[in-house]
Amino acid sequence: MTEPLNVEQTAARLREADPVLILCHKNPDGDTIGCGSALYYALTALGKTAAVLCADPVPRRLSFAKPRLFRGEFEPQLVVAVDVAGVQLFGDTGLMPAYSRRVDLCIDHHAGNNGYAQYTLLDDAAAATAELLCDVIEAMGVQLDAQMADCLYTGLATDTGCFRFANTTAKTHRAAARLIEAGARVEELNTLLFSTKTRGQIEAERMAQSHLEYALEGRCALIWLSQDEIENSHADPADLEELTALPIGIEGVKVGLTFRQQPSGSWRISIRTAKGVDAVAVARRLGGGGHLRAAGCELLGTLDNVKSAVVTEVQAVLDAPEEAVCRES
Ligand SMILES: [Mn+2]
Repeated sequence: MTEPLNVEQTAARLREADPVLILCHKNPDGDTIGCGSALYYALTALGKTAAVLCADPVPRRLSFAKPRLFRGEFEPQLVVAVDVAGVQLFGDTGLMPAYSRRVDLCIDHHAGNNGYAQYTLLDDAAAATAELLCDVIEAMGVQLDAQMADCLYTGLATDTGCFRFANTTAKTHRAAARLIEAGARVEELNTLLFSTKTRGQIEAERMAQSHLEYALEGRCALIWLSQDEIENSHADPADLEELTALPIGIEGVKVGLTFRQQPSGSWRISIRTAKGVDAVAVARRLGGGGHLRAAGCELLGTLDNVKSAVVTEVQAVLDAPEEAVCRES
């Protein structure tokens, strides 16, 4: 079992350690890369050696974060994971397996975090791990600079859909305010992260929309992209996350599903739900996890089999009032 830590205890462990290896999750998003990078800069500001390890490349859109990437050049004294809810999310390429089995410290905001690390700072009320890491970095005695602020703002903004999702709280906005004061380039980042699409993204969107279908009397909408289509679109797979907003954005839809085929052939399914429907309840039935309104899982099988398996569980959750009721106000 993991030992829970508070912000001060977490900061103290980071202050004591050198060198530090920071692990991000596979299929990296703005929160894991933003946090990994910000923590790298904070440790560097304290004169420490640190580097970031991720099983997948840093998405082009997040390349401005520019953390030092780990190439095995030091033996870490502390291995810390950011925004990683379970060991299966580390991935198994490159150097990752050598370190993902002995994680000392985990900083995370996923309610389903299974306590794989020796010590864990977990706050499932935080909209993003970045919200939590703002406090940790300050408790480390590090002054937030513009580079750290950009990285942390990216985590906050991407996990909240630019401060629109239900997870956004007053604390999220206070964290954002601190980051803006520290120099976060809000307009540039929001344009980069939310208002600009590559031609590949538009092409992928067009193909996904052409596959739009409805299930469960219109309460569920789904889109999908095969691996061939993803390749032919020339979209960076990391840029396809926004597709998941499409089916749930349709009037009357309670559960929006996005199926993306992975290079291995398996299907990665993103589950987005309307207020009052628990996305994690659907994901858990399929071996996945996530947040109340945004969750996911990965399944093997033909598209038809996978679709019907997921829709069956969606129906079970929608038709089970007790399970479907969220504890949100
Ligand atoms: Mn996150």
